[in-house]
Amino acid sequence: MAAQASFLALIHKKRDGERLDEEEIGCFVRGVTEGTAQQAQIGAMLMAIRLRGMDAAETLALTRAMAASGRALAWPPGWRGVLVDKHSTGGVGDKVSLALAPALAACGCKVPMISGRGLGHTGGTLDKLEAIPGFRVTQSPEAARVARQMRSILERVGCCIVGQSEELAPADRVLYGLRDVTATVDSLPLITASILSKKAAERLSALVLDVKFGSAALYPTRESARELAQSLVAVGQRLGIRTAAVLSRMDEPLGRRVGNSLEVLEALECLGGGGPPDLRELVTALGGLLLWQCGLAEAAERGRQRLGQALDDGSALGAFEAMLGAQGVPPATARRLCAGTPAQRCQLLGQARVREELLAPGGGWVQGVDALPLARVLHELGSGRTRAGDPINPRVGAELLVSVGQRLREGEPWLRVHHDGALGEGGRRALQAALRLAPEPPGSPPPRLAETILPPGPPPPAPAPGAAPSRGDGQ
Ligand code: IUR
Repeated sequence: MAAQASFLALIHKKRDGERLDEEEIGCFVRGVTEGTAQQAQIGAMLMAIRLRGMDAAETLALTRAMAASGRALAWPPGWRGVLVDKHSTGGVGDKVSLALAPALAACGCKVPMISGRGLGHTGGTLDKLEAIPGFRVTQSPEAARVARQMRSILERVGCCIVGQSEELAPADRVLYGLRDVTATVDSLPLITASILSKKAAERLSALVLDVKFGSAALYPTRESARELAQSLVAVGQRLGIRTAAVLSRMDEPLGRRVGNSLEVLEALECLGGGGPPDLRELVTALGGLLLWQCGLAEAAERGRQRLGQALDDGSALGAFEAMLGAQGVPPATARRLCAGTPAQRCQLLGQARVREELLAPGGGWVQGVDALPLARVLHELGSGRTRAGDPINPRVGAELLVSVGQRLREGEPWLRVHHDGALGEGGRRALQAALRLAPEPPGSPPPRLAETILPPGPPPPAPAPGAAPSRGDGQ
């Protein structure tokens, strides 16, 4: 009864626009985790936070309390300073993690990447990796078990990409589920605490955030994305994690392929030093910031060059192959995927029954291809899920056959859709509407990466090999 009365008092307080102190926020999060708060009360508090907001200290306290609601990961002291991760707010064709984690491992980082599955129109890194025969996302309800597996892979390979254990920030799981049904997903402090509580429990040294804006992003405008990025960087820093963010455009798909298997193929191209320029730009920029932030490069630009070198000299691809082997892919499969020809890679991943080219409905200059309708049609065709746990078809996807600024004549192919026979007239119409053509050539397209948000102060000194550096490991 006493707990119920105090929840009520807390809801009153936030509803009336007052701030909550650390103890009160801790009490709320304990009620969420232990199940003593009623669902209606949690929903009411979420709405009060959504409408009244939280200041920086409240957001930090909420993040800390959510991180402390479960078990944190623990790492050998010698890894201090080089434990890094990246988080993206989600986009179409975003296969950055697949290339970035192994490239960072090749540069000397330890990357315990915890990723999610796709929901709605955005894809999930785990779904992409599961398109590879044998790949195990190493997910278990038991945090200690996942931590042991992760540590063993990080020792041998330097990176792993796994699912979230149920014991990592469990309060977030409850709150995230309720935000979804109470129209409170878009609250800045709630998003900040949700993302960073999981990163705090990972005990990172440095973190980079890819906050996307545009028609296919969580935030449509650059200003709103900047606000989230600033909140994430400020709270991340106060958690002791060197945190930087980039704002990147998400109106068009990233790269030229969308869909789980197709995105693995494109990530392999990037890992081998090729692939589309916008993908490489983002991978090297995010990785460069991390190398700088954890002291392994003297400037972000030097870090970017090192990342590019790891992609070009085969070391990033080698780390990817080793990661696949450590996460269940038979060595011969991993070898063929990483060293094989494009045809061998396709054969390994399998192909959809139908590959259908769509033809330009008229002539003109390509101004762009809208990511959102493309993703929605592919989702309908089975590439994504509507509810958690729905099955997906990894082979469904699309390849862009044109670039912005290219001249297209009527009847020329512009998109190759991979599907299992389910594309109907409605879907074709929606896809054709995604192609933007104009009688004049477009101006030069803006770069994918619009802005970088850095923490104040200088980055830390480089960690001495095998020794704990003096600061900033988030522990
Ligand atoms: N991803 C998260 O981990 N948390 C959130 O609140 C959102 C995306 I939105």
